Amino acid sequence: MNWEQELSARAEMINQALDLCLPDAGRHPALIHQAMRYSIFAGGKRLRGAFTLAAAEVLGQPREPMLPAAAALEMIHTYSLIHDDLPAMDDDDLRRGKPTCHKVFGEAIAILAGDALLTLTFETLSRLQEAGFAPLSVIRVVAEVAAAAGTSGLIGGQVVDLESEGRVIDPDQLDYIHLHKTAALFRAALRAGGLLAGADDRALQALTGYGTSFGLAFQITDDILDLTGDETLLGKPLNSDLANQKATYPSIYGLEQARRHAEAQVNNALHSIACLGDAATFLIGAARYLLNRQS
Ligand code: GRG
Repeated sequence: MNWEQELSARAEMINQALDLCLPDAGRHPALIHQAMRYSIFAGGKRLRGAFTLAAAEVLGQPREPMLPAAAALEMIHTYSLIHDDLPAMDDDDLRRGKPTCHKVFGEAIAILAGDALLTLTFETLSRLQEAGFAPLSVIRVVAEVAAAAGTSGLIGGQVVDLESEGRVIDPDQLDYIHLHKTAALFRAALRAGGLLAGADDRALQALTGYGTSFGLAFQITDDILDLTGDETLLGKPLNSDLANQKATYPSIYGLEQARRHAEAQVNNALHSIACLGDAATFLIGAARYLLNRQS
């Protein structure tokens, strides 16, 4: 199996776990459950969930018990996308190749679908105790994911991003936005898998460094794809950063320099996990995939 087939196999398992975790589409009040399922199952590479599984695999733990945690990471990620697409945020009509949640269900239900996925994330993580995980590890994972989603993570990055629209920002401010908007959740996904699998400090540090560098490289390649990618493969229109007057790595550094910056972050990511050896094959493949990603 090549790396993309490995990712698909993990995505399939995560989709099955999501199906079990989410309320049925027909459950009352059906509209909200349909909206949650619409956005969760609209596509999505399932990278964050796959990282939770991969972190556990690195530590010699099986994937199956980690699946609810992986599903939870994908729920919180989808929440962030639904809210990011709202008219008050990026005001996007397409996501994962389909009309955005608010275009299909209206703004009020889209806001609530995001909120419901956010709260279901923490319900799902808390219930890991019932599946036999140590309560202390579960609490650490809940705290980790909450911190990554809050003002010292996703929301902090989003606020600085909103404040920066239409302004000239410096490279440090751009790094701040993407370390918080993008890298924080990748890092939390890896650390969650590591904590549940009983990682020691050295392994946690390796996963943390990898998540940070992977997240930055992912965002730089995302910025490059927004200019040079294929709309059909991306599932959203090109040039959205220009339309929203957003500073990006290519707009600050130029395309070629941005590509070199992405390569440097990929090398940093690989360096961080060198100590984990062959068990980290999936993570090594993920970092290499970034330099050729099309979606
Ligand atoms: C909390 C109101 C509120 C909003 C959250 C931080 C944030 C706002 C949204 C982040 C959304 C975003 C566009 C982040 C950038 C990271 C990124 C490029 C996400 C897309 O990730 P992929 O390509 O998506 O892994 P798929 O569809 O494959 O899951």
